[in-house]
Amino acid sequence: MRIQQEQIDALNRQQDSFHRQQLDGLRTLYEEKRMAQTIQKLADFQVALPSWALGAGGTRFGRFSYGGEPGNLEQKIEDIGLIHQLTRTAGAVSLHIPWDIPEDVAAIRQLADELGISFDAMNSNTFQDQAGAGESYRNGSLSSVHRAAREQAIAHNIEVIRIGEQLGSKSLTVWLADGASFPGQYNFQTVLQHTEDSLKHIYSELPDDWKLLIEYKPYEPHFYSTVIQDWGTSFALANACGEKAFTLVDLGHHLPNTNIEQIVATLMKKGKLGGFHFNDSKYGDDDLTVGAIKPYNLFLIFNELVYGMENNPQNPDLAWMIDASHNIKDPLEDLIQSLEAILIAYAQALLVDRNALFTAQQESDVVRCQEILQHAYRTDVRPLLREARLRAGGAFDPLETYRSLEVRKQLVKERGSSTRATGL
Ligand code: AOS
Ligand code: ZN
Ligand code: ZN
Ligand code: ZN
Repeated sequence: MRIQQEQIDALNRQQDSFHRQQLDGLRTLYEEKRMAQTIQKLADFQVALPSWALGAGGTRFGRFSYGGEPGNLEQKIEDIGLIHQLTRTAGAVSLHIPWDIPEDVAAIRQLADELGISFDAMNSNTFQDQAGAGESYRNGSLSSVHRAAREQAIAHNIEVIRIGEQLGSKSLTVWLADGASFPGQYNFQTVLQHTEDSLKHIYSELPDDWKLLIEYKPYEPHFYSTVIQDWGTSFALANACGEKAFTLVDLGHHLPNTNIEQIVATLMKKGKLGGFHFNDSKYGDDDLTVGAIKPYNLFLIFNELVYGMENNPQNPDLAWMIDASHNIKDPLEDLIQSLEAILIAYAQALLVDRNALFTAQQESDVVRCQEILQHAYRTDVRPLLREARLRAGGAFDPLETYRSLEVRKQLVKERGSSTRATGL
């Protein structure tokens, strides 16, 4: 299914005068120059969508199909193309191997090209055993005490790099499920050493212009210990590998009340923040819609990201990705909501008056500091998002446009109601 540009434009025209009024309202609060800069930054911002989040994910208790879900890689890319056409923010896909092994690389590249989609970080998978695999990952992969399992996991990661090279990707994300379910199950120092050695081996096969992104997570699937449990472990491993290795922050991978914005600041100061997995959570790695639970926290994180992007040339450009899972929402609607939440937080952070904040901090005026942040946070920045989208040919309101054009109904008609994408 393809949306015609004229369909989007027609719906946009209905909102024209409302949009002008809203934008003028913001002009009473912020200088023209700052508005213009913010709109430009929003227009440039692109977030990769995960190939595994386009169908219903479910939980270990059950899964409820949404109908019209993509059944193969082409259809996954088409879905991202639809979201990108409406939002103009989703110009990249993050693939997962082996769920997304392309049969015809040239055809996949051409399709992605037509839809304006590039290939962001590649994700390897050593958390599931694949049919016919010689070794099981039951007792770990890159960290395993069994040499053959480690070697198989290293070879898989190298294979993922090779596939990514053909597609034009420039990074590999490693999320390691390795861990222990019970005390004493493994020796902490031994598994850490194995992990470091394995990552170094993978790193040595990384093309010069690639990055290795190392994700951390405190628990799950193991509930006693995880080998790469926190940013400190990831940071140490990235340092051991070298200058092309970085830490990746997934918002759901922290214990309750962790100060994530401070982690972001520390990593950027050290030039070691490589990428982001956006999502939201109430309890743990809930993978909920971005901004659904803690939007102020997301703003505080973006506040540090913006500061870092302006002040830390030692940190590279970040790989922005959504990592989510959908149980009851239409996945495409959920992703549109997530993109909107990300851009809102980004726009608010861009509007923070940094000079005033610096002065207030120098004067130790705690009240003023809070007021400055919250003034930006409490601004309805949606007119700026809409302006950025309209200029790029996107929809004034992507979600409402998606619904009025009955995209899901079309997808069900084309693909049927019981398709299933490979993935979580
Ligand atoms: C797992 O919890 C991590 O968030 C991974 O980034 C991701 O969900 C997984 O790699 C999907 O395959
Ligand atoms: Zn993740
Ligand atoms: Zn996760
Ligand atoms: Zn998650």
